[in-house]
Amino acid sequence: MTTHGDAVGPSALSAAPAATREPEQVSPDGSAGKKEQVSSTTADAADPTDRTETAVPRQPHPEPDPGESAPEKRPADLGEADARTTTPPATPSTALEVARPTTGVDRLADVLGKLRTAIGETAYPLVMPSAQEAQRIGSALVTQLDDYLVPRLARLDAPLLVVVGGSTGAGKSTLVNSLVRAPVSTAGVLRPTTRSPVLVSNPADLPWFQQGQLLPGLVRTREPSNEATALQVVSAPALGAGLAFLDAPDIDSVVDRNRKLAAQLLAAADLWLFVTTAARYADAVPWELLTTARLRGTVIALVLDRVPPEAAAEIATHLQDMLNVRDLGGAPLFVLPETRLDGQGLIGEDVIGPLHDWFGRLAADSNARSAVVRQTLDGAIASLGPAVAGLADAADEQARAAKALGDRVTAAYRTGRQTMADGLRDGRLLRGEVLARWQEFVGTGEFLKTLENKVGQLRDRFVSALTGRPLPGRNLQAALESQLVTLLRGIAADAAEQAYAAWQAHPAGAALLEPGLQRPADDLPQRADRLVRDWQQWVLGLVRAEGAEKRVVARGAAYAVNGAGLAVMIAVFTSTAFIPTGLEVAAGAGSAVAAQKVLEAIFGDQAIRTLATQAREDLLLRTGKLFDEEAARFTDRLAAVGLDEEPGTRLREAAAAVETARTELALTGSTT
Ligand SMILES: Nc1nc2c(ncn2[C@@H]2O[C@H](COP(=O)(O)OP(=O)(O)OP(=O)(O)O)[C@@H](O)[C@H]2O)c(=O)[nH]1
Ligand SMILES: [Mg+2]
Repeated sequence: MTTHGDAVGPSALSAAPAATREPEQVSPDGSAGKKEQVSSTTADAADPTDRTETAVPRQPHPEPDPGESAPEKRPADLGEADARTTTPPATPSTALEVARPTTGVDRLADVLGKLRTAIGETAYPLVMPSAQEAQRIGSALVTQLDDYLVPRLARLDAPLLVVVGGSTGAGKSTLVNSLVRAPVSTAGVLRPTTRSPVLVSNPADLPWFQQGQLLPGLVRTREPSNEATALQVVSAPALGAGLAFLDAPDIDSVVDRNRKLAAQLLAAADLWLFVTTAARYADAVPWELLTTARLRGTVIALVLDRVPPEAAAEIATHLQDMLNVRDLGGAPLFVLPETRLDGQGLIGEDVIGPLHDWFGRLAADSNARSAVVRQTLDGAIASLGPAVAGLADAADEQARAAKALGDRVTAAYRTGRQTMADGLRDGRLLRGEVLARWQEFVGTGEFLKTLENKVGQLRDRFVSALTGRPLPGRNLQAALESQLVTLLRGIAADAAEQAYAAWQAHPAGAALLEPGLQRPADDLPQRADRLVRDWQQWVLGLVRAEGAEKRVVARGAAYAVNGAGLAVMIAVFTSTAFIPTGLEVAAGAGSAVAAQKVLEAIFGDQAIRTLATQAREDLLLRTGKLFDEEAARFTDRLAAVGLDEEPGTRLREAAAAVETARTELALTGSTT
């Protein structure tokens, strides 16, 4: 379904290679760049018949590629061809197909398919100024590839499609009806009238348009419809084969879907027929679209409709001047006078005559038709490059934004890790409760007793139970635990706040946030508790292992292990090996030093340092992991949007391959 897409707007193509793509207008006779003003009211207007007969197609008709369909295939053959494609032969000649040389058309079709995939798969999920526009252009390009470029390239010989566009009430439907001499598209006084496009072709061309390769997102209907997703396909025997008209909704509609649909249809045109009136010809929107068409090399013709005869010359001159100024002077301009409509609502044959004949000659001249198709197709493919370059930039911008957001989170939690490391060194954990408990532990001699292992665990418990006094070691352990958890929680809270603020300052980041991210995860307190307890256990295990090795801690002397473990933990919280100098006094230097001495005597000076270092590293590892989990709350959201590493590169490469294949194929006969 592709009807939702905008056509590529002027802004998307503003970077189109105007310099390299001269706005050549191919006339029905195949000549290019020629001014073609026809007015049935102006006596000295050039007779297009004369030119058609004398003009030699300026652009040589390129030899068809070996695998390419013959451009001369008559519309009557199209049905057969289609039947062949839908009913594969019973025994496909695989060997033959493999051996068949790849043609320029095949190569271009192949790389166009890849570009379509690349555009379709590139997302712009982060909220950025460029994202919305890229999304719009990307989907418009995919729509145009599906609607027109791919099917048209596959069937260069298919009938030429003239899309009739313009402001509401300009008389588009009336004009189409008059050209095919039948009231096929409803004209009306209510604005806008045409809401669902109507395609009219010679009966012989009907199968091609009904088949739905072109504009595949529009559902073919035979009856008039008001659905923007419908395409009424009707036949008109009075219209010559080889050329069809599509009556589009108004281009500058107040109805949003009309406007989008009109733009989509114009992007699927081989030739744009712009219809305007004396009152509307200076409007902005048509000129924007015309400029887009010129930059793209799309073949254009214009009708200045319903012109009061007395003002015809003056208005036609002014419009022609405007066209010249905008480099569109070569587009054929038809000036039709205001006239009475006949009983069927058609413009009289005498008035519509020049325009009717012009299209009649185009339909009859396969070379001219082919030149029109190739010019428009080539122009549209050439304009993909600059448009895709814009998409690639926007895609890269997404990747850059994602990296910037990731970096901001990393920075916030790196600061957290640093604060943690500093917090362990600067002695802040050894103040207050921990210090008091340490003093108690050391000062009461409890520490020494535990180390000497002379006091049995049972007795201690017994005494403790009798006196109601908890074990000093237990108190110290609890104080350490609570201090560490407090530090951890504080750091996590700061980092969350910092990361949140950093994302909020970025449009893409702000869009990804939710209020909960401002705080640490809800279960952080529990995780921090568990982390500290696990670490303490780990330290005790370490000390036990070390002690066993040194044969100083008897088997089962858990109490001694506990004491030594606590001492190691205290050592972790200092920058020196053990009791910090500044704290010695406060801690009661005598006991502390004594304790240290005993510890050192048992484990050895270096062993204490090593144990403390190991314990510190382990703690930092554990807290680092905790912070990573906290940071992941942000980065997971970023990862969930699913951005590639270098999304722009894929687009640029795909577009470059298309440009190479386009140049090699030289649809218009030239390689520029
Ligand atoms: N007298 C006269 N009336 C015309 C002519 N062309 C169009 N009209 C009338 O003008 C009105 C609008 O014409 P349409 O053909 O419906 O215009 P449109 O451009 O298709 O309008 P939308 O479908 O709304 O975009 C209708 O009532 C037509 O009958 C003309 O050449 N002469
Ligand atoms: Mg209409």
